[in-house]
Amino acid sequence: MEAAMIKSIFNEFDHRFNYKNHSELNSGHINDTFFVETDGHKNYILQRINHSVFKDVPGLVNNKALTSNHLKSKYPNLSKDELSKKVLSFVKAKNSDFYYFKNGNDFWNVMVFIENSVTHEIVKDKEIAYEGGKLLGEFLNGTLDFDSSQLIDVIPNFHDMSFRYKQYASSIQSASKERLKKAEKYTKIVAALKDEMHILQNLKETRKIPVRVTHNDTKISNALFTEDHKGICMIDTDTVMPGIIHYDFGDAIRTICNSAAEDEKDLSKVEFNLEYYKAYEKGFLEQTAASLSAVELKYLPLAAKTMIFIMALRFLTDYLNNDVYYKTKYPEHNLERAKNQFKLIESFSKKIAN
Ligand code: GN1
Ligand code: MG
Repeated sequence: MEAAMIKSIFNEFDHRFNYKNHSELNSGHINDTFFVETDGHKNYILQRINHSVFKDVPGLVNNKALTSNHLKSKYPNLSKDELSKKVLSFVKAKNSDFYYFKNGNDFWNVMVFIENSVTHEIVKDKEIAYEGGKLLGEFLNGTLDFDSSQLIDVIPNFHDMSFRYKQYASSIQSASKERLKKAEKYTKIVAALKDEMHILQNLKETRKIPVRVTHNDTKISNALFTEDHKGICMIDTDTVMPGIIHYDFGDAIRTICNSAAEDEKDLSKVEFNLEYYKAYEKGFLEQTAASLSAVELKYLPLAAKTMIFIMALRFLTDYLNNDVYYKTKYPEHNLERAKNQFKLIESFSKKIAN
């Protein structure tokens, strides 16, 4: 996107510094994200929020701001400056909303960039897995007393397996013959796993597992680290809303324990890393074990399998729907992502007995 355009949108926000340059960060599948460098000591992240995926953007932005405020209240001894290095800080637009709405079309928001931080698309070090587990644990501890009635359901039924299965079933009805043929092998795997993959949903619905405030997009690239591998905080709070901890634990494991990227086409590179699973679980439980029930604990391994499956199912559904939801870089991108996730389930199942 052109510098003049990014600069003018950035200038709609209430910050003290001048735009110097920007670069696009390409890891997300839904929003457009830019790093904005300024002439001052603070840099920023500017984001265009995808309005066709997120129907209520003002509600979403409000969720994010409330979440940050709540998390900040957990560190009463930190100064404002120290807090902005530990928790996401959102910047108001000049009209004092936390978003800017351009031309009746695009929603933008801005947050302060946490300096000297890095993200990881693939984990190559056990310490990252361990620190990642601690970070999620800290996040969930921080939101334990957060009144979820303040939050909107950003995407209703987001990780609801029955809902995702229905979407998949209807994509099968409308898919082209060509895509259906290419997906055939995977539709058989879905059918074989269907019942097992609804267990967590059923436990949630029968209230055997409690609903808490969860992050809902805990892939490892949504965790911020220092350059020397210490956890800073969870980022991308777009989907913070009520959920079960299994969504968060499982989605993190899905990415941390995949030896390759989520869309790696060479499936021989896709292996489930048990050592990283143990390290993540250790970090996570050090923080959360005291507040988890026996049922929550018992189903952590199934959470991993279920979240790998739900992503496989969603990628496959989007492929059958001709790629209307996720950004894709080539025609079979969603199918490749789905294949990758199914391979990960296979590898997981060989290494972990539920
Ligand atoms: C999407 O856009 P991004 O990368 O933050 C998706 C997640 C998936 C993820 C797969 C709102 O997240 O649920 O896990 O892609 N977010 C939404 O990488 O659908
Ligand atoms: Mg996200």
